[in-house]
Amino acid sequence: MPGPGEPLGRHRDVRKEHPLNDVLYSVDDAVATIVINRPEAMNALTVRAKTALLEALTSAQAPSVRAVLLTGSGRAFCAGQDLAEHAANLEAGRGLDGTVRTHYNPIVRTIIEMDKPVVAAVNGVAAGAGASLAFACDLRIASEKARFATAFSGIALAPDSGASWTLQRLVGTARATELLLLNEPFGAKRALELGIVSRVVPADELDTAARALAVRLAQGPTSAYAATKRALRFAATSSPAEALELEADLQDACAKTADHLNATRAFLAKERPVFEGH
Ligand code: T3D
Repeated sequence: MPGPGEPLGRHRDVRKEHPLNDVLYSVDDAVATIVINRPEAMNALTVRAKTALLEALTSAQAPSVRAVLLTGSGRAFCAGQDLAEHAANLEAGRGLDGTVRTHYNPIVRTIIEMDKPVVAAVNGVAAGAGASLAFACDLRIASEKARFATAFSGIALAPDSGASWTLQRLVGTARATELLLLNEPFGAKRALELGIVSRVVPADELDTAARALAVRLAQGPTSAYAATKRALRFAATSSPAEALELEADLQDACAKTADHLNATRAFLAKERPVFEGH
């Protein structure tokens, strides 16, 4: 992952083009790469950073983008809420200043409801709302240096940014309860055992491995991926009958896509399918 001030490898450095450089945004090979870029504060989230993050995620909703890669700059993925800004709000009697509803909720909904795959490349520590961001993504690939900390109870807060919803779906209610109440940080190996991350790679291979995964997804059947995400979200809180009904609707829609017709023809012709995403 890029260090502070380092070029973004293959990616265009948009810091000069973007009015808020707390978040970097670039698109290559139909993959939108979003880098939270406050390495001096472990990519902790200020209002400005959260605004820029939501703006970047909104840009990634463009149909030309077919997969999203979220990562952090420097040695952290994201340390969650910027506690300096948070303390200033508390001392001024503003409480949370509405940031959960105004910023975190729209950010996390945009990730969860994104109609294309979102991959988190967890390059370092992911704490509090930073861990929640990773949990909200569809796939997580981690560096050996990644660490997770739920952090909320450490400062007498309850989970936010979707952690109460995502984490128990990832690890089950018992483990989610333990992780959220005890707030014991854990490393990449334990995250892999828990099923929170699907792959752990050496730190210097994360950028390449995460990008390869995102490019692979960007070359996949995007409409079918969107339907898969929607079906999983819906099934999590619906009856079997309701889930079956939505599956039938979504399958009807998938069956009408050019990707489905072409992939079926390719199968019969013993050729590799090329997916256009629709
Ligand atoms: O408005 C609201 O608050 C509602 C929303 C809440 C959502 C949340 O995210 S609540 C949870 C907030 N996050 C945390 O409680 C995590 C706090 N940070 C830590 O526990 C540790 O820093 C880490 C586990 C993330 C990393 O530990 P370590 O030992 O690798 O690094 P460090 O030395 O603690 O931190 C390095 C620097 O980053 C340090 O600054 P310095 O001393 O070098 O100038 C530290 O203060 C800064 N930093 C780390 N986390 C934050 C932060 N600065 C601001 N906010 C942070 N969250």
